[in-house]
Amino acid sequence: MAKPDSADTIYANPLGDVADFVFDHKVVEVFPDMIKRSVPGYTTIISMIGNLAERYAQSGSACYDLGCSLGAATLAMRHRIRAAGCRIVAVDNSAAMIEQCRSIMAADGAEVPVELVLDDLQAATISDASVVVLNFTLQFIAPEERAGIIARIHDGLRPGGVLILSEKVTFGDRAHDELMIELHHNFKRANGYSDLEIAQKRSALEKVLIPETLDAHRQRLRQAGFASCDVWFQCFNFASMIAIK
Ligand code: GEK
Repeated sequence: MAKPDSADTIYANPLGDVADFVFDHKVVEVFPDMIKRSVPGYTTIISMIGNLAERYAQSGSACYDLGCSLGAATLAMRHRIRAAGCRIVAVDNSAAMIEQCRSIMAADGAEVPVELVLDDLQAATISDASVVVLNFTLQFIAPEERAGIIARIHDGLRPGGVLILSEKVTFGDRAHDELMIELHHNFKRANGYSDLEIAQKRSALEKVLIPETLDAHRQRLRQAGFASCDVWFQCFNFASMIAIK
C-alpha cells in the first residue's frame, strides 16, 4: 500500500456515475492531503484538540477519538496530555484507516498508550472518560442515530469531562448558507481543486455527509445533559464545539 502522503486526485477525471463516498484504501492513500485541502481550519482544530486535551484530561481516565481515521487527533492528544495514567481509545469502522493508523501510532514514540479499535463507534463502550473527540465524524452517521450516540458519550464522561464535536454545518438563513458554501468552494479552488473535482466530490458526499445547524447540535447536546456547550472554532461552514459535563 502507498504511504498516505499522495496528492488527492480521486475526482480529477470525469466519472460517469459518481458513487457514494467510502473510506477505502484509495482514500487512505490521499487522506492527509484531502482533508487539509478540503476542511478549512483542519490543522488548527487538530492542534487545539491537543491543547484542550492537556486542559481536560483527568488522571487515570480514558480519552476517546471516535472516527479516528489516521489518528491525527489521537496524536495531538497523545503529545499534549500531562495527567498521569491516561489512555487513548481510537475507533474507526474503516479497516483501511485502522490498518494505516496502526503503523502511524507504532512509529510515534509518545508514552500515552493507544488502543485501536476497528468497529462501529456505536458499538464502542465509553466509560470513565475525560475527553471524547468526534472530529468530523458525527456528520457521517444517520441523523436519527445521533442523539443516542451523544447521550452515551455524556453518560460515559466523568463530571467535568468534555466532548469536542467538529462538524460541517448548515445555516437556517438560505443566503448565508449559500455564501458559506461558495466561500468553502473558493477555499477548495485556491487549494488546487478544479470545478469538476468539487462538483463530483459534492455529489459523492450528498447522501453520506448530512450536515445540521449549530442550533440542532446545541439542542442535542443540552438534551443529553451537558452543562454547557458552545462553538470554540469556526471557519465558514466548518465548526468545532466544546460540550462540558
Ligand atoms: C481526523 N477524525 O483526522 N463508526 C466508526 N467510524 C466511522 C463511522 C462509524 N459509524 N462512520 C464514519 N466513520 C478524523 C477525521 S473523517 C472526516 C474523520 C472526513 C469514520 C470514517 O471511516 C472516517 O475515517 C471518519 O469517520 C471520518 O481528525 O473525512 O471528512
